[in-house]
Amino acid sequence: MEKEDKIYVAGHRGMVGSAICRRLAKDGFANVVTRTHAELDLMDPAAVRRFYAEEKPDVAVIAAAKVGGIGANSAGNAVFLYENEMIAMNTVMGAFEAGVKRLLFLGSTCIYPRMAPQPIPESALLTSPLEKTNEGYALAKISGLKLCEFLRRDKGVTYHSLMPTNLYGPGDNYDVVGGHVLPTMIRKFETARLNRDPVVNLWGSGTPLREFLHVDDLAAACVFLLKMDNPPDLVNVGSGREVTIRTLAEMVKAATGCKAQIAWDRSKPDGTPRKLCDTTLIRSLGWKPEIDLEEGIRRTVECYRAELAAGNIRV
Ligand code: GFB
Repeated sequence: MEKEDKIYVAGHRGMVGSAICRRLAKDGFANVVTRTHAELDLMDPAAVRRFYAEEKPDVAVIAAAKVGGIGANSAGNAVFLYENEMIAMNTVMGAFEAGVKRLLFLGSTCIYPRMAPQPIPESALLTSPLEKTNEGYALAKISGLKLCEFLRRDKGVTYHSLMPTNLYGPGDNYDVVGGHVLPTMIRKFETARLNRDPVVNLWGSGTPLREFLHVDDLAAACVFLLKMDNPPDLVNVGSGREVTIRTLAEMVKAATGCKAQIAWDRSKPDGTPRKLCDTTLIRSLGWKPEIDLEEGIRRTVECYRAELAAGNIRV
């Protein structure tokens, strides 16, 4: 990718897309094109084709997706499969048909089997059954990464994919029903602190292990890979550090200063027992994360407070 390239970032208003735009600007890539959802419906193949034909970007970064935490995914596997499949097919195939020479597709480490070896290497893909709570989302992301792989192999375009671990950071979605665990915890503990509630209710047993990466570290990894002439087809991006959900809860509670007790609602799902990705490949290429979890949570609590005060938290 060159400084003068025209770069299309799909999903620029989301937590991930906006972090990628910030990083591109910081690194001097000034020619970035975006479209809001109202301007371009990525589920509409004809509209996506028209957009690519008009704009003719040199590079596309596909960070648009319907995303959510375990609650939203497990209640909506059909819609997570359908919408993400449509977005992936239209944005990747549309780019190819319009002659876009370079594309980075963002997936998720939930593409790997539920009982994958830990830490999960890229080679674990499609070796055993998926985690049921997010099977729809995972299948759509697997289709997208495979489409990139096939186009690269058969047609010679540099289309490649990256699988981020659980992400968090500014601009996250704070919906306590459908959101991911880390932003949900921030909102629950902050709300309890402000209301002086004695108890905060969290889901499951607290024993599952998860890995978290600040979205600014992910954005740096995206730009790093886009600058490579011969990037891997598929690469994991994670922090390499895992914590139990219980430990995460204590960390978020401490960062907010909340004094409430924690109650675990075991009627809610735990999801996959462990999800730590093997980051040997991306580290061997020269990328590593820079924001540790304590610092990242502290910064995100600050962002949440600022977003709340400004009346613009996403839910
Ligand atoms: O981020 P999360 O919702 O999704 O985290 P996954 C779920 C874990 O946190 C489970 C526990 O073990 C939950 O039981 N947890 C505890 C909570 N309290 C809460 C709470 O208040 N809210 C939520 N949401 N969880 C998602 C996938 O899996 O990971 C997506 O569903 C995506 O497809 C994403 O890949 C990165 O880590 O289980």
